[in-house]
Amino acid sequence: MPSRVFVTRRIPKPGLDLLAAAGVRTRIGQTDDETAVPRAVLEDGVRWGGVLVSLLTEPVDAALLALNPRLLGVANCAVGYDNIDVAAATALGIPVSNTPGILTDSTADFTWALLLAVARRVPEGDAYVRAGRYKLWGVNLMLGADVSPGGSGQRKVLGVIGYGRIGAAVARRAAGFEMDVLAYDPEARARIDADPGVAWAELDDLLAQSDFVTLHPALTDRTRHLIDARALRRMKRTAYLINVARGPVVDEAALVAALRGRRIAGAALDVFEREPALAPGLLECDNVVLAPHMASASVDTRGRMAAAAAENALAHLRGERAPNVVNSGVYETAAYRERTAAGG
Ligand code: 8YV
Repeated sequence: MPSRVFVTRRIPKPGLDLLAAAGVRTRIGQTDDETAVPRAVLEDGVRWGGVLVSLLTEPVDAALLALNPRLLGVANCAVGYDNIDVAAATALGIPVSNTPGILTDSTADFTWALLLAVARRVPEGDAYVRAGRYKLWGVNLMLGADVSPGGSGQRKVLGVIGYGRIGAAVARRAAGFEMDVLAYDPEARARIDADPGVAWAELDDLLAQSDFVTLHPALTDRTRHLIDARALRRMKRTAYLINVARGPVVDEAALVAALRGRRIAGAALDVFEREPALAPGLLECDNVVLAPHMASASVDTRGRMAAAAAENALAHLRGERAPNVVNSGVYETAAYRERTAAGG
């Protein structure tokens, strides 16, 4: 078995410990958490390693994958894998794996943290106190929007777009806020219909009826710019948009225009279209809460994600079926057989 794993950036210790315990030699491309991995380092690492452990910050494209004819797998330390050209990997006979499930609760919890933060103006309140501006309590100070029926006595509507594991977990939490839940996901119609307390809605109806629209689809050609200027115009002026999925699901320039023009009440974003860059004008909007892609960032969750990525990497190295392979058809291909026969 080839015993070399190239890890693009320093993953949490449980993952590195598992690799070390298996007797695998590990090289880390970038140990400094503030700096991206230079392309040349990435290329060297891919040539050196039997398996690549990547993060969402590294584009794993066809040219990179083609550098090493003995590369036995790519283990992405994330549930999303839009940073990887999976079609190219499959064509080359390379299994790709991810870390699903582990981050579902952390991400769903954080979705609610953002939703509550923007509706109830938590970051503004914090900034106000820190700036020494809290001199006198006022009955009109920091008025926000209710999430539960609250003062209006009306149940609010949560619109969930993308009804996979995370979308469904966000929907479950809405019961505690006595909300009505609408969901849209053409790939999960049966699951939506089966879930009590959740009603299917076409996209336009969901946008028009929801008080909070929350985004949870994978990034694909179908979901890129799903929320564009037209979609934003469909939303209520009093509604909020929350995105913890992938930045390009939202046309960020259109969102800035909608926030500036108060076309919608506000937004809370954990992800950005050209992450970590922000669309011009976004920072100046006072009705948006911003976070640095931290929805799954709890010590336990990230530790278990790293361990899961390491387990996938070890399976790739051993030529075994990885627990979370995303292109399982690859194992049936001649390209895979040739690659593994080459000895890795
Ligand atoms: C993480 C994510 O921020 O898993 C994903 O797809 O976007 C997040 O959980 C990240 O991937 C952790 O490596």
